[in-house]
Amino acid sequence: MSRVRSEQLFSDAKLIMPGGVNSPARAWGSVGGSPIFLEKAAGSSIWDVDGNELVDYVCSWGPMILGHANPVVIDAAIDAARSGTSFGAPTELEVEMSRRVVDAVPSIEVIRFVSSGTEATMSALRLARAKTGRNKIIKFRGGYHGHEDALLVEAGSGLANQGIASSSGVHPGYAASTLVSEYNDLESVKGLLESNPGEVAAVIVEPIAGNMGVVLPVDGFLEGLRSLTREHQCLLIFDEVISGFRVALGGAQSTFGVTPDITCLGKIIGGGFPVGAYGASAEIMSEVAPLGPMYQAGTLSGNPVAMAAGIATLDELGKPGVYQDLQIATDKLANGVTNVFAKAGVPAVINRACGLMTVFFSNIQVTNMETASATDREAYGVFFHKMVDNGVYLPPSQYEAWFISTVHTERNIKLTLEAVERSLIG
Ligand code: KE4
Repeated sequence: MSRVRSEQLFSDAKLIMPGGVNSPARAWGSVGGSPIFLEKAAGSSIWDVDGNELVDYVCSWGPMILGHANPVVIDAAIDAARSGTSFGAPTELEVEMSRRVVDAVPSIEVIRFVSSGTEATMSALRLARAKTGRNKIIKFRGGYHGHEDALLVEAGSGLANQGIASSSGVHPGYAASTLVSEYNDLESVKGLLESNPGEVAAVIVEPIAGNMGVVLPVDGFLEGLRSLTREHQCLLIFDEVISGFRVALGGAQSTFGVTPDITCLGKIIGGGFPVGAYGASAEIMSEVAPLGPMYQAGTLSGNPVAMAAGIATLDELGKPGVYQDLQIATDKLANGVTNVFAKAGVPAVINRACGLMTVFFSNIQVTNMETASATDREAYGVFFHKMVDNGVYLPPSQYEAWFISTVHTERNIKLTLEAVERSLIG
């Protein structure tokens, strides 16, 4: 598989963009080698600039749940763009999009659109502080919520791979007011709440973690967070940027039946365009300007093209059977991979939820950042490159999820399993 053009572009890119990329996760830092540069994508396939076709399980890190260049989404975006790409004034499309999210997500009565998941979580923290008058935040080791200063503390995803406990440039005051707990460990949360009485504004959690690799909440964990936050009168924030509209139309909160105070969304709701959102009860959101004193704004927030793509995406996802079929495809892939690893005698743990999974090179269950970081990341790196050579594009990090779309076919899964087998043997 020639990658001459990708390699040339990467050396050019490194001269004019930090690390040659616009987001660190794309630079293949944790798996080594030179990233492939993509030229186009359609359905479950991507093509790199050297003409190689691969089955894609990155799916733009989650947004492309309907597959790449979905005709319905593309047509909606083009139609909207023909009427103007951004007005900086309210439009009917924002009302239509808001209605779809409010109807689907249990915790959201009122929503504000922004332009990224980071903006969503950053605004949610500010809202929690504004609402409670408190300053401290509890997050979880291995939880990644975007590059908001207060949340770049012991973050997972790219930062965990780079071995940075917290990013340089984060004001020490931020790090001081962010407390770090252990995922799936209610006692550690209880301890932090009790040792910071009346000071914690919110607990922010990925209800299904995707940035340690996929890690599921153990029974009672989310329910426990709900009661602890109620008891200590702080807010519970679900960061559903990954899980929102992926594991179910109502997100993880509908799957587990636990309703947070504030929900953050991103990725899928933009249909491939830059969109994030945060939402809550009307009472909590009455804090947000211009209605209330908490200021948050954005030039391109809710722009018509992104809203049109989001509406088209959510309407497709709202059709009968979509999530059942996605779960079936996820199980076929996860079960198949489990069998191939077992046959090859290679220890692996596979965590999955509807539409996403992670293969950990490990022989112990992965339930938090400690067990995730004990996995054999070197083995994952070797596996990653062999899979690329065998025509399958996985996330270039052990701490990320494989994203499955509604258009990953039986043939894609068969080819993927054959590639896994060759990658483990070869
Ligand atoms: P963005 O600002 O990248 O749109 O969203 C930040 C974010 C917030 N919350 C969760 C749970 C997230 O996973 C993310 C971003 N996810 C990463 C991949 N795990 C995006 C990829 C990248 O950083 O390039």
